[in-house]
Amino acid sequence: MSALTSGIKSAAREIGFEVVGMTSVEPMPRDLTALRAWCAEGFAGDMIYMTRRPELNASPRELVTWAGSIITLAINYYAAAPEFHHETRFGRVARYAWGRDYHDFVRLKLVDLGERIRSLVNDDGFQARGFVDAVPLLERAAAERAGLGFFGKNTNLLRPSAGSWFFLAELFVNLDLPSDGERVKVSCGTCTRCLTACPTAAFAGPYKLDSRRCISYLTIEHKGPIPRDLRQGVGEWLFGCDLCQDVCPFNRFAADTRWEELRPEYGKGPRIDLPGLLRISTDAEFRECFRGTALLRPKRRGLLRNAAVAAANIGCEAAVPLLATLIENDPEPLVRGHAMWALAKLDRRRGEFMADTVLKGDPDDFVRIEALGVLDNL
Ligand code: B12
Ligand code: SF4
Ligand code: SF4
Repeated sequence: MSALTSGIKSAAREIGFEVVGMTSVEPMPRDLTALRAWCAEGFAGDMIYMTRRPELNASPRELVTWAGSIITLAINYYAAAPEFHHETRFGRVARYAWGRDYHDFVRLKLVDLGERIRSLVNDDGFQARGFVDAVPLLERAAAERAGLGFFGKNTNLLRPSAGSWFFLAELFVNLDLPSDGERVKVSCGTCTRCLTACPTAAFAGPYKLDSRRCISYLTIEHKGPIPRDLRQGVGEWLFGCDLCQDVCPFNRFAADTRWEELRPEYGKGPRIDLPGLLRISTDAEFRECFRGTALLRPKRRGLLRNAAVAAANIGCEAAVPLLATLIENDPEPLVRGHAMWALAKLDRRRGEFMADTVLKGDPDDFVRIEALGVLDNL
């Protein structure tokens, strides 16, 4: 390893990036074929940022034209779940979102890494650009090529010694760094646990995820109604889903994160009180409550949609009067419609009574369709 490469790797580790790999900006043809097939099947749902220009996602050089290499980085976000006494009023949050929103602080750490490399190369012409998520790049494919891990059948990138509880980030640099050529040789073998654990049957097969059925997509990325036939499968999940990682044997090796910000005390943690959430009546109050966390992403209307579904699924009786109030008063049809469905699941008679009122008075088609669904017992 050259002095520069080892200097970069130790700087990255000092900053907190657990694993560091390097790869070229050459295209990734194998992954482009997989991405095209995935888009053609409709598996991207309405994430148009995935289908707009697949060839760009697989061509790092087109993304950053001046770059010579990519430094790919892994950030371990694993934290053990705090003790929890079960009560039927909490929705679950996926582990990656327990603490602060990683997008914000990881970006700053990438700037820090760029500055440290600048002093290592001591060249005014040095350029660096960092990315974390939300970028037209197949991040897992680049990280796999840099030897960071292997693709699991649940489509996550896994490290044989530490599992899959990590984010990926990249720093593009205008240096020609030697690639960490060796791909990890380990694979899932005959295991299929994740494929059978998925409650919404989102896997079309090994390495193939139909986002339209994935709870993570339905509760975070998807802006519209959660299809009625999938609502029950969403179970207690309020934001994201971890089931296909919880069952993965490689995740037995997970160790606690070194990133303070990712610990549950720095955000909302793993469980959120659903009645409390259903009481949030304005966007401003919502932003205040979830400031600095990833839970802002679906906005108030998306998170209340999810809360209504989760409340019905776990039998949260305390939600009943709140759902009734939402049906009557909430400005968002998405919220009124899901509240209608949830209320009827929790209290059939009250649900039918409100469905009648909705059919007579609600101006929105979607809400009236939900009310009809209640009366038709769908
Ligand atoms: C769109 C997206 C989603 C979508 C679609 C997920 C998906 N599987 O594609 C949804 C909203 C469902 C989602 C959910 C989650 N996501 Co997401 N998501 C992304 C995003 C933006 C793009 C992913 C993508 O390119 N999909 C396109 C498909 C075609 O890619 P793929 O599934 O990876 O397919 C590859 C392999 O399957 C492989 N392949 C295909 N066939 C075969 C056959 C064999 C034999 C082999 C070995 C490989 C192989 O080639 C394909 C192309 O490289 C990335 C960030 C980024 N820019 O990369 C984050 C990212 C993948 N997500 C991430 C996370 C954390 C999650 C969740 C865990 C969050 C949660 N807890 O709710 C879940 C996990 C769900 C799951 N099982 O994947 C992390 C994953 C980190 C990791 N360790 O892998 C990423 C990398 C974000 C980040 N920067 O850290 N996500
Ligand atoms: S994240 Fe949940 S819903 Fe999505 S594929 Fe994994 S187990 Fe299924
Ligand atoms: S659960 Fe089994 S099949 Fe799924 S990713 Fe983990 S090792 Fe692979």
